[in-house]
Amino acid sequence: GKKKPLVVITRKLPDQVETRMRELFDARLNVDDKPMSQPELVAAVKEADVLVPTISDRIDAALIEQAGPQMKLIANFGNGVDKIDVTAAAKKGITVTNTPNVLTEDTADMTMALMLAVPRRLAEGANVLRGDGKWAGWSPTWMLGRRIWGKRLGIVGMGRIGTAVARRAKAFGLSIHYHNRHRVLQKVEDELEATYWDSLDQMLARMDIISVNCPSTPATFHLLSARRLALLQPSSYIVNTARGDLIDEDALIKMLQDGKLAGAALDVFEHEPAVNPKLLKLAAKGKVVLLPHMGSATIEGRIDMGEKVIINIRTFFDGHRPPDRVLPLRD
Ligand code: 8YV
Repeated sequence: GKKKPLVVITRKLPDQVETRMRELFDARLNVDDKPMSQPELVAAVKEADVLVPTISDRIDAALIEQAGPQMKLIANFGNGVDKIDVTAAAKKGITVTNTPNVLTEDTADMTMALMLAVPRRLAEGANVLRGDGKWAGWSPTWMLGRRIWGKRLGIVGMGRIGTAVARRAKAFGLSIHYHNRHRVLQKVEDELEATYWDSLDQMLARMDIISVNCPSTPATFHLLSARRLALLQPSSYIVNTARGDLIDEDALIKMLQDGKLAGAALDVFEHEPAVNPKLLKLAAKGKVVLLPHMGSATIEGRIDMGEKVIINIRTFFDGHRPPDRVLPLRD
């Protein structure tokens, strides 16, 4: 029969996904899960028909330039393609796909967990019972946080995840505000009783909680710049489950240190996996809660993501347009 495509998968995936990949493709798996070095990635794209990268791989123009003529598809295991130069891939005739939809609800759930974590002092409280587990006892004035219901939530980026966050937050009693390049459907605005802010600056100045839910692109780098962060009220909180470089992290740290912000809950960082030690210090004081990029980290979600990757590869080699093709950014 037809020769199976050589598919290089850069990280260890759930067993059932790997089993299926081995059945369908000439799959080269990463058994020890060690992230591939740049030279290893170069070797991979010289030989492979398909590369399946993750967030831990930098698929830049220099790498894509070295791809062999057989290399036809980059099937990202993940939604965000900020680490992939999609334009360079297109120029080289390489298709790029991602895994949208299947991680929307999980990421929105984690956003809610983080939205509650700092105001309700979740990590601080949990820490009281860690170690020796000694608890001096309850007091009416102890461990008091801030309620989140009745507050204003400003969502930056009202796409799939932003909308899923809005639905949850509305059920938690927050009022929904959003900034986006364009307004969402009227019926969605009606359902959420959402207020659209054409001006991000004006929205930031009036919110109690900000949730960042947009993709990282050259146009959104440091979207929450030092100037914009300074517009926030000192009583407000920021939640980021999107990408670290959407926020000027140094400026955010400075504001938290100076008491110009009530807190931040971050699942993503500007230079991850490195985390600024100043953030760790703030975490020790309860001002921030930090997670190691766990937004979509559920067993079910990872299996769904793997299935999406498989569908994209199969559709492509059946000669059709894969369902989750990612096009180069315009402007
Ligand atoms: C993943 C993500 O952990 O899909 C994304 O954009 O950030 C996460 O779901 C990771 O990116 C997988 O490559």
